[in-house]
Amino acid sequence: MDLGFPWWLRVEHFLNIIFISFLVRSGLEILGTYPKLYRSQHTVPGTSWAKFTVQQEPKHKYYTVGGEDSDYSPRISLPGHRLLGLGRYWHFMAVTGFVSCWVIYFVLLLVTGQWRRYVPTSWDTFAQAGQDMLAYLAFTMPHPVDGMVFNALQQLSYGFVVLILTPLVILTGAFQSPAIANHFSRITRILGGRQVIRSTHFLCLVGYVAFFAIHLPLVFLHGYLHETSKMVLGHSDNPVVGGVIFTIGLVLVIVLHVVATRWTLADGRAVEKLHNLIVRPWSNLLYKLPARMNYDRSNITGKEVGLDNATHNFRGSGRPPETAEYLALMANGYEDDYVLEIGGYVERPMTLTIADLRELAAGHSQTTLHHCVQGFTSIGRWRGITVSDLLDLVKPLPGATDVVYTSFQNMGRDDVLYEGGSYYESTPMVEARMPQTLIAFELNDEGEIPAKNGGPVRLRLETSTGFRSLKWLERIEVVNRYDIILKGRGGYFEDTDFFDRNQLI
Ligand SMILES: Nc1nc2c(c(=O)[nH]1)N[C@H]1C(S)=C(S)[C@@H](COP(=O)(O)O)O[C@H]1N2
Ligand SMILES: [Mo]
Repeated sequence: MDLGFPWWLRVEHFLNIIFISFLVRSGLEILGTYPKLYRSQHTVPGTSWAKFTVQQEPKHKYYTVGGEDSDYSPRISLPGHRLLGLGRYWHFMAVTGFVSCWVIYFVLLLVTGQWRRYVPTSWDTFAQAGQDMLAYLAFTMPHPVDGMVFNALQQLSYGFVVLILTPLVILTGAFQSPAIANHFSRITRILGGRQVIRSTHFLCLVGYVAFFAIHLPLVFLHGYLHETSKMVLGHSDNPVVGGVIFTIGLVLVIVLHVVATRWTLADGRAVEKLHNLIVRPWSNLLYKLPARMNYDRSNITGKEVGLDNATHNFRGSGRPPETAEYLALMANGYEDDYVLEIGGYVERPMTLTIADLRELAAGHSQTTLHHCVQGFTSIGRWRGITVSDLLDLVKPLPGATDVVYTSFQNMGRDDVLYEGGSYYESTPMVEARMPQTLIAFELNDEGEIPAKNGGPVRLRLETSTGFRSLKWLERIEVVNRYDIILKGRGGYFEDTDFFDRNQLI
């Protein structure tokens, strides 16, 4: 058969240049927000195996991971300047294109028989690839495999990228999503847990970069016009025409990056809208995947490092409220003073003390992994009552759509890093009703939740990234629309930054 360069292969090659370059730049933005890689899910400061920052890890008891990010230049990352939310939007938009493209490509390879171009048919190919490598090192041209356009080394390296590296990067990317990781809990464990998966995803990037570092010089070695002409026209009968068209295409890709970066820095909300249009249709399907991950007690963060008080190592992020009211609550042993109000669009509004919550929870707990959107993780055992059970008690009225949670914390007042008002969050009913959406009042069987982790009472939302697990909970309100609250985006970081309330990835 003709293993030349059919048109669909050429189109996909060009689209890949666009998608992969966007994935790499936005991926670096995401990495920069927590530029460390770990083997262990406890991400204990000082235990990372790789670091991409010169910043020191904070030693203060109350530090926010918000201060641990690195300001990468917009020339490198997309969009640069610690804009994690926008970097994520670009990553997910590019993922939508990249994965669709790869799936279509994979099907076409199978049905046309073109997969043969990537799959060696004999072990000799490996020995031959070694010979080819030596030939290149001597600046001579290896011969193509019989009946093929590639030599053995090309066949193996392209085959590796298309059939091994790409599925691996997609898989490890998918398992960055808390909804996916916590639903397909067995696969998460087999893959080595969240931080091993995150590190592997990064190593895939290294794999791509290594591939390009060899692929690009070889294009020049084989003859730039000659080779790029094949990428455009499928042959090199007319190398100047093909080569010039390809070069114009490359310049357009660079222009696209410059425009996308400037546009993002100038109008993040417009990028958010585009993201919602492209990504939400598929990401909202993840609401069908309730979290069901439960770790063993022995996995709790802190236990393995042998600390008596395990919670010492469950990272605290964000500063506890500093109002007299909150401080008094904590100082007095809040068991008696704290009351959680649950009201709004319900038949039976209620107030509950910690004792009431404890009784209703009837010993229920979940041992789960906290996925901070930036990347740190900790495992904790949370005792509490599910929001679903609370909703059954207060009985939402027909037409209730969302549950809104408000915190004692006022960000502008309590946290130097931030501006603005009350921390709040909201969940659509489907998320509120999930089995691991919990109102927690105890961490790691220690009787309470420490102030740094959101005591006396906090929300745990295991299908989503950490910022949505609101700490220092004051009130729960059922509503029939959330878009009229404050800036209307459903939460503090949604209103003040570029984070998504429908954030299941
Ligand atoms: N009220 C309030 N809740 C909050 C935050 C905050 O700053 N204020 N930070 C969020 C973020 S970004 C994370 S990662 C988790 C951190 O929970 P932890 O401190 O128990 O690790 O809480 C979330 N809930
Ligand atoms: Mo976070």
